[in-house]
Amino acid sequence: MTYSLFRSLIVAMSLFMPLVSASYAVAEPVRKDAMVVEAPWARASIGTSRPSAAYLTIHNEGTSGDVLIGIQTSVAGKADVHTMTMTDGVARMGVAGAVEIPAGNKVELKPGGMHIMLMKLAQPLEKGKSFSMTLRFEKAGNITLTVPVLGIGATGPGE
Ligand SMILES: [Cu+2]
Repeated sequence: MTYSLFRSLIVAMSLFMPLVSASYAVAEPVRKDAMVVEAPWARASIGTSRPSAAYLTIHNEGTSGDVLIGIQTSVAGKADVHTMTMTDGVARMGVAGAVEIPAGNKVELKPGGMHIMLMKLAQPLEKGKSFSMTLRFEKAGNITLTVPVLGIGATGPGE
């Protein structure tokens, strides 16, 4: 079985089973054209009444900029990129809207900074499971990832 066929199978499986068991700690990077999405992960949720968050790094290895214009996943009714700013010692989140990914740059979404807010959860995100998420870029188009769910206290992709 070729590697790409294996990946297609994983993607196909995750479409039918939104939460499959993940046996790895750090997800493989997913590449499309010059865009590489690295180390996606999400936090386990407390049921479905509170939102959860997903994190990843987007690396634009190309010579022209691109823009992340949307995110879709079957586990959340709404998924938006949020910014995090500190005002007088209070952390505030805001909707980032479209996110520029400049040529040759990496944009890192991580705890305490920019993140993907997963709202209106369709099911609880359980540690050890994973789900499928699609990032939509203006130029690179859709990139679909398998996002492992880590513990509620995780701070990085390897935990
Ligand atoms: Cu947020």
